[in-house]
Order: sequence, then C-alpha cells, then structure tokens
Amino acid sequence: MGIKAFYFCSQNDKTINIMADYTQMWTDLGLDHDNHNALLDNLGKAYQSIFMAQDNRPEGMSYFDFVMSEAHGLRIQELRDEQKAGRKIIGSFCVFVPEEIILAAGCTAVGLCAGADFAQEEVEKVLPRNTCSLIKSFFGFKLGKVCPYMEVSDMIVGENTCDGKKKSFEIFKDMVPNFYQMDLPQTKTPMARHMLKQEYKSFVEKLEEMTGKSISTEALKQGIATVNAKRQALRRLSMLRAANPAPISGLDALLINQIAFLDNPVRFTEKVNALCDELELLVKESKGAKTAKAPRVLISGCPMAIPNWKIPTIIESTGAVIVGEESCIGERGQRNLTDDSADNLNGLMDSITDRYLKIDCAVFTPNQERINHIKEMKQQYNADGVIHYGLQFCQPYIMESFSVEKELEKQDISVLRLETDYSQEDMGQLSTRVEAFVEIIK
Ligand code: BJ8
Repeated sequence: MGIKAFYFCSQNDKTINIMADYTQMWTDLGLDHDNHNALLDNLGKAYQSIFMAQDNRPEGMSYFDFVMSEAHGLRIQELRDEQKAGRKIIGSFCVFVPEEIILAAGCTAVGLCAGADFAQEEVEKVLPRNTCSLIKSFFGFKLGKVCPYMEVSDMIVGENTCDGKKKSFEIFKDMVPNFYQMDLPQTKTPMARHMLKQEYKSFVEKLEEMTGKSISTEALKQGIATVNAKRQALRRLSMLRAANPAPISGLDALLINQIAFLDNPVRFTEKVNALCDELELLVKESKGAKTAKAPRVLISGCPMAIPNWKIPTIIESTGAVIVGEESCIGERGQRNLTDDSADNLNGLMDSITDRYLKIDCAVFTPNQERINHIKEMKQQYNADGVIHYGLQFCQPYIMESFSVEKELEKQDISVLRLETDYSQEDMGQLSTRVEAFVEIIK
C-alpha cells in the first residue's frame, strides 16, 4: 500500500516527487494505520478547503504547505535520521520549556499540543468529560496511536501550569515510557524566579544525564542565537501585518506559528525571512490577502494547536482579516529575546529565566501584563476589535476573559468573548456571533 504523508498538498511536481511511502516508518513507531489514515484523510480535506482555497496567497507559503504535506512523513524521517546520528528528540506541551537549552544539549525540540478531537470515547474513560479540548486531544492522539511526534520523542516534558494539565500529566506519565515533569511558578515574585531558575537547572542536568554530555557556555550561546533568530523572524512577520491591507491572512500567519513547533529551527527561520521579503514588497505595492476595507481582528486567548483552525476560519470567512494572535502559538509565546551577553553558564541561565518569566500566561496571578499586552497589540496592529478565544473548561483563560473584556471596554475597544471546543457542532452559532461582531467593528 503506497501511502503518502498528508494527501493535501501536491501543488507542484517537486512536491509529488518527494512524497514517499512511510508505511514502514509508521509501523516502526507503533502508529495505528487505520486511525492514522483516517486522521490524515480528514486533515487533508480540511487543509484543501481552508488553506488552498484562499485567494492572494503569497508564493512563500508554498514552503509551509509542503511542510504540512510532509508533517507526518519527511519531517518524521528527518527526526529519525537525527536520532540515528545521536540526537535526542524532546517533546513538550508548553512555551515555558526552553528550546535554547534543548538545542544546547544537542537535542531537537518538538511541540506535542494537539488541535483535533480523536478517540474521544477512550479519552473519556481516563479523563473527566469537562476537561479542555487541548488536553483531551493529546490524550486522544496517544490512545489512538496517531501522533508520530509523540512516538518519536525520546523524552516528553509535561509542566505544572493549569490544574487540567498538571493533574492529567499524573495519568499521562504512565502512558509513555519517557516522561519528565517540570514545575513552574504561578507568580512573578523573586522567590518564583528563583524556583524557575532551579527548575531550568534541573532540566539541564536531566538532559546532560540523558545525552552523556555537558552543556557548554558556547553551546548555550548558540542555542540562544538560533532561537532568537527564529523569534526575530516571527516578529518581523507580525509587524508586517500592521499594514493595511494586511499582506497575509491570519490563517496563513497562524499556520506559520504552528509550524514553528515542528520544523527545523534554522530552516524555518530562513523560510519565514524569505516570506517576509516577499510580504515587504506586497506592502509597498499595497497588495494584501484581503482589501484595505476588511475589518481587522486581534485574537487573544488559549493557544490554537495544529490543526485547530476553527475560529480563524469562521472569522476570515466573514471577510475580516486577523492581524495578530495574543496567544502562545503567536506573540505571547514568541516575543522577547533572550539576552546572550553573559560569558558564563550561570549568567546565561539567568537570562533564560528572565526571558521566560515574562510570558504572561493566564495561569499567573496577578496577570495585568497580559491585559496591557492585548491593548498594545490592538494599537500596534491597527485592530478594529478583539475576539477572546477560550477553550471550554479552561479556567485560567475563561476567568481572565472577564477582566480582559472589562478593561478593553473601558477604552471603547469592542470585544467578543467566545467559548468553544474542537467539535464542529457549534459552528453555526459561532458564525452568527462572529458575523454580528464584524458588522459592529466595520
Ligand atoms: S504558557 S497558555 S502553552 S500553559 S487551554 S491546557 S491553560 S485548560 S495551554 Fe499553555 Fe504554557 Fe500557558 Fe502557554 Fe490548561 Fe487552558 Fe487547556 Fe491550556
């Protein structure tokens, strides 16, 4: 049986030629072929109808289409080749797990958050029904044996952030052979900073024990440089979206931010910069994904893990354009560079700790920084309104959405609070609410 990776991207001959039969690799990884094929088939159809059907896509998106077409194929093959050459693959679920440290240890980081329902019946045998979709989804990907990233990981890092993740990892840790727990603070006091630095030091020790090699100052500087370059490229992309018309759709920009968690970081950075070169020209020529009259929306809230494209699809199908994501798969996760000026390991670990402690996830209290950041982004990207996206049963973001709404409304910024999950059942109702909101901000 000749199975290609994803079925959705075969725009050019080169892509078709590269596609290969990965059946043996998937068997070796222990994937369930029927489940996996069903997942790829559904994703392929969704990708075609959501991404490939868009008008005015920049040419530079063809690379990201290709990465998606080979996300379960060539990319996994690359990771296995890296493993054969001695690298370890480290999977994680949170932007608090420092990629700089993983790279410095000679390892490769991959994101494991999942954005689609799978094996729901099985999942609800081990997790309460009222668990957020993001958690249920990665459990479903594990139980349904459909995630090659999870299966290829030499170590899976779970973090103590929200109660849902923290407690579900107590169950998940027994479902995988290689789990590592990272504790994280929930305040930003000096004590919390000290704790975070200690956690990161323990993580360094764990990676050193795993690889049998010490992390040097030079390697950590190099890791920081690689990740800073990736963040700078994503920042450049974000800033270009401030133009009117926006040169790229919110869907495509989200896709790039999602791919940032899967692709080789150096190659990804080059491709994002190449795309930005093209977008700069489009901005000069006042060409965009939509017209200059398109209402401009900022999204804020829970991360949208791949392949969660539900809300952006609804928003952009109204004719509006998304100009920014205040999200961990977006600006919250990628902003702020790590200072690389220290010339010793301890100094660099301080810089890493300081950089990560700036992340304003809703698990922190108080969290005024996040509200300030949403206001800044609204200004910076010339958004006409903010849509707050909360996953059902996500207490941190849904609770915080009330304060977000209150503060934004004080400044006459229009806000729509949405609460949903990964199912398609509420699409009609969500579309009606989003259409009404877009009419208001027009
Ligand atoms: S730093 S946002 S990546 S924890 S949606 S699982 S919060 S109940 S994902 Fe996150 Fe790190 Fe924070 Fe970012 Fe819990 Fe909410 Fe589910 Fe969530």
